[in-house]
Amino acid sequence: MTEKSALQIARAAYQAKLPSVFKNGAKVALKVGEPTTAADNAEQIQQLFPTTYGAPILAFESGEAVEAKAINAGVILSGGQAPGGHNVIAGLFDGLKSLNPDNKLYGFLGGPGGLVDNAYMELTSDIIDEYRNTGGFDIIGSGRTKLEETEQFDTGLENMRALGINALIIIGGDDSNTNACVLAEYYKSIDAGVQVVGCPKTIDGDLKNEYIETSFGFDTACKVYSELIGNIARDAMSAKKYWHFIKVMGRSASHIALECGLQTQANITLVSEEVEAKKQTLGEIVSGISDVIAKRAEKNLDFGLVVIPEGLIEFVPEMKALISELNDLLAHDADGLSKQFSSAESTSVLEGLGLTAPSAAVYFSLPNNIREQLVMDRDPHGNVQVSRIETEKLLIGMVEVELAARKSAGSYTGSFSSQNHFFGYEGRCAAPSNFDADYCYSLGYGAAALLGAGKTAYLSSVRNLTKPADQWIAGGIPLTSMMNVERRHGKDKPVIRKALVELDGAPFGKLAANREKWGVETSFIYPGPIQYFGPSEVCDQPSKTIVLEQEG
Ligand code: FBP
Repeated sequence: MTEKSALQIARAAYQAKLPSVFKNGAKVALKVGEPTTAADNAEQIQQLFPTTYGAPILAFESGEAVEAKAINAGVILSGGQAPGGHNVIAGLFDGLKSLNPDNKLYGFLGGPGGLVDNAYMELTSDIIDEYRNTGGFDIIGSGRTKLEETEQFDTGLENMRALGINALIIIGGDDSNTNACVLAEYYKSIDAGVQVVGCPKTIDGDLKNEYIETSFGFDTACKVYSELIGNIARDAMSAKKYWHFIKVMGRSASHIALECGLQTQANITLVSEEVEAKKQTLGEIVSGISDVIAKRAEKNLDFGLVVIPEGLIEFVPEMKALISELNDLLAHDADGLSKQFSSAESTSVLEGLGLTAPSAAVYFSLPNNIREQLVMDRDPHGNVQVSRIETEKLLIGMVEVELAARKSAGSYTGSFSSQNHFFGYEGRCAAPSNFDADYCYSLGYGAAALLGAGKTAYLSSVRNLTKPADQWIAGGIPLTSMMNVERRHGKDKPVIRKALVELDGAPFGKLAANREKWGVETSFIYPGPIQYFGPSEVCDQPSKTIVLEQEG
């Protein structure tokens, strides 16, 4: 038997909480809301999803349920790890067994590719018990293979039929749930007899809307990063000699950076969405950071913290244009072209390779390491892998140059010394906070209830999350209702709309209102490690983002 830590043993015994509607199991009645449309481009979405479009919002309520047919379900973990994935599967398993003890759950291994490759295992109660309340996705593994070709759908269907599977649960972010919707539509249109239900996962927090208040894993990941940032703040306060530039994950949206900024009151928290809205150049961002450093230096405070969202570089207009051109060009001959880009010695060579003149100039102005990071491997969606671009080092280098210039001009008298950090993988597999443990278990249980009610093309939804778990509202939201049409790699595609930080929302409003004070003064908060046992106000708090959003 593998050895376990004292916390692992204690945590295994934690009974995740559920909304009270599930107190007698997942066989529940349904409150059916109004039919839905789409997030945008409703007509096109209706044409693309004729059989699943327009379904109503569902909420579970106690009462008489329709008798559920026997369910053999398959589950897939898709994309980056997020704390609580194992609890979604545990909730799904328990929910299915509460509907009918003969129901079975299979896990497809290594992500969506497992469905096509027929790599699977049956998940029994012994296996599930080993993983309750643990971090990671290792129970069945995850992957980033995209399910979008009819051939894949047909092969997957054959594999499911061989196992008698009539329901598929995809635990993933916006892209994976977009694929879940396409799959659900296809299976329904050919009368395949397989329901498809999604669960909202991603530490990035960008799969959310009115009915999906947060994606799971965001809470835990932000708490881990905020603990580390708080520890660094203490170190900075103690040594008083370093500026720490800390990049946190969140490849498209800045929700993680914003939440960590609010939890720790770092001196500077950059928000990519604001950079884009104000069309800020890299030079302007560097100048803003340098202003705060110079003001603190006047008070002999030559230390501080800058929190940087992972995706920042893609929101700086000139960089966005460059990255988009590179994505398109490298989509064709990634290996050959990336070598030519890395060794190019003039902007005219770059233009010859297909970059526009302004993008060639921007590319050429960047340090060598950043150039290389921009042209290295793409992800399976053809995008640059932003977690591998060292934006924090780029900013440090540019701030050094700016401060040296200010020093020569006599407008800066401090001494600047820096440290860089990237917090991403440190938080993605942490043991889920009580919030995520309960939320994930409820999402999985709710997914089982949706299957029991015969639904397809829904995302499991649990709302009212700032209240105690027994008051949470579980139900389902049609996947098509979250979709719109976006231009991706030169083609119009139906996709679930990504939720970016809203600049008129309360979380950003709080940062903006305190920016001046937190910047120049030292107002750090030290959140400390996640607590699993103890008073509720220490252990059960949801993220600041969700609390502020719901306060209005
Ligand atoms: P998902 O969107 O799949 O949840 O993944 C998010 C994320 O953690 C990003 O924050 C990060 O940019 C990316 O995964 C890293 O991906 P990889 O695991 O492939 O290195």
